[in-house]
Amino acid sequence: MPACKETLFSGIRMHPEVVKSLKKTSLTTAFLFVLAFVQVCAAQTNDPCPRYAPGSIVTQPADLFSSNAVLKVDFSYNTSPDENGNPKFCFTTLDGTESPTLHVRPGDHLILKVKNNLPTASANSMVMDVNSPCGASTMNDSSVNVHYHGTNTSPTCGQDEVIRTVINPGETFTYDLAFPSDEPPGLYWYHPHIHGFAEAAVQGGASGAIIVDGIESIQPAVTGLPQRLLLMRDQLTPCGDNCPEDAPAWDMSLNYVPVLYPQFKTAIIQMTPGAREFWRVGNISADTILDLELQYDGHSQPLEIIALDGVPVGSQDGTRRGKSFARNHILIPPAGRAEFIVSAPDKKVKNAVLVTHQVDTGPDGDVDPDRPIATIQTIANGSSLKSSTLTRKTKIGPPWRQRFEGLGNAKVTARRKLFFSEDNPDSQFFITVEGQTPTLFNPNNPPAIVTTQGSVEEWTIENRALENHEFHMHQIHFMLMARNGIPVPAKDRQFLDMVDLPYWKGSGPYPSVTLRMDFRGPDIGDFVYHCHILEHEDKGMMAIIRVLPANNGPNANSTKLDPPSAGSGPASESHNHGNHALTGSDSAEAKESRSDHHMTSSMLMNRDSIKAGATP
Ligand SMILES: [Cu+2]
Repeated sequence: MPACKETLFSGIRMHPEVVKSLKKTSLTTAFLFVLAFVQVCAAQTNDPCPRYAPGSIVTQPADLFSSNAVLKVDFSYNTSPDENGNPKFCFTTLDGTESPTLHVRPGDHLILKVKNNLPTASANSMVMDVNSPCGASTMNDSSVNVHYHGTNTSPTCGQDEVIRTVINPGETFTYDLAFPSDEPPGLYWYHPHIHGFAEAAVQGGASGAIIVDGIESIQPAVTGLPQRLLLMRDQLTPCGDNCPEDAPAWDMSLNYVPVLYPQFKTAIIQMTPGAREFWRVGNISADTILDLELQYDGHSQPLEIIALDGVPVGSQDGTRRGKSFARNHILIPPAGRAEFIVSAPDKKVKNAVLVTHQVDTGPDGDVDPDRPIATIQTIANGSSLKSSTLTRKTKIGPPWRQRFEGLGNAKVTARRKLFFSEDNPDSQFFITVEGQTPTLFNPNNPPAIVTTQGSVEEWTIENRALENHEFHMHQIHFMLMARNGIPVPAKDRQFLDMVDLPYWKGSGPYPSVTLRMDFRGPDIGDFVYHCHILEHEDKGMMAIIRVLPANNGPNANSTKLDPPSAGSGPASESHNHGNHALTGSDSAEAKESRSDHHMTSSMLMNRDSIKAGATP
């Protein structure tokens, strides 16, 4: 959400987008915008993490674009209480802009300097020591770091490393995240990933979108369409521990417009009647599973699916062109993304609403009821979006090589079974390799799985708990091969970084998914897989995988793969000491990066100033 800034309209604090609106759109639209912003800004002028009032018009986060293959951004990490005393958290740029969308192209670098401006840890905070730290050596409830969710970037210190990267209050850390040149174009996101404190930070709102631009090249169907970013977060309910049983475990917000139990006063999406738009939806909640449907006077509307979890659908068959498909509703696990084309209602439609349906998360799961999220309001020229809103002016060129190509036909070099389980009276959550002993996550644990670059593995993951769990793999996407042992037809296999596992009913076979893991890429080192219900991750449901470098080139070593260990507990401790160059120790680049005191301030790029560049 935007910061409130002094502008040429003295006396009223307004967001730059409002000023743009006043210049470029009808006065009616502009007036509605002004109302919405004045509402927020008047109430929360000095709040570093402002939020809209329920019922507000949905606006777009500010967009920051890379230039000459680099995007430099300075983030301050802040906190403030909401009106119920619950903590909000946020990343803001130096000018106070909250949670901007970070646009890069494949091959670009994101240089993100993060200053932790939280007060020191609370007196009763759990403190955890980190061996081989990347940054501070202890983590607590005021620590922060950044995970670049879904990006196929390196897990080394200074990039997308979350196990040992800790930034404590008063400290600054600079990331230099190198996006691979074959990164699929689509929607990714950023959020803190400190073990034990991830849920609070994400529910507090410290998150935003990363867009790898260029999706038009792979999915030409979206070319020229207005793009609308819709970020759905969850948050603590005002009724807290005194909520009735039918209350959702968490409330939702849409682009920081809260939708609160029990009224569920909806956010307002303004569209031009009949117009087609490209919606880029992120379920960036900590714990909440969404099942979205667009209903016009009670009739379900088709969602033309373009991309899931940042990967254009149907794009990996060698043609490098995506093939969209229609759905009437879409289940998005927490942290998952779905991008689809919708058509706005025509003028005859009286009630157009975006809803999320009830998800039965099991006897031990959270209440996740049917509820509306947004009402679609049509007014002539009502859309606040321009076709260029989220699209840099770039010439669309031929599709480029896509990460994970050919995975469906690759030789599988190892198969493993993992399972989710819980020790409920003790509120302990586990993800375990079959044959090992369930172990709560600790950043100093040895890797539970050791594999080698170049391998292709199939993991079957079972849910042995009485509630849903949401499997997330860092660094790589996986291909969904089967559910409950039933193969997914080849043409329907998607690349995902999130998959929902329904709960076990207490008898019969465990629900399962079979996932093909692609370790043929450049990413080596230690990284994690976990349940992305962050409450569960914070309480232990995470483990480490180590990818050893290939000895003779990236694809030469599949026969040297360590077999999964059976009956032996986590991989031996010696794994943890053998290869510091690979894991926790600072790389020269990271040290150099963090010692660079000459970072420019964040750049809020003027879209019109961006020159047409080469297609990635
Ligand atoms: Cu879980």
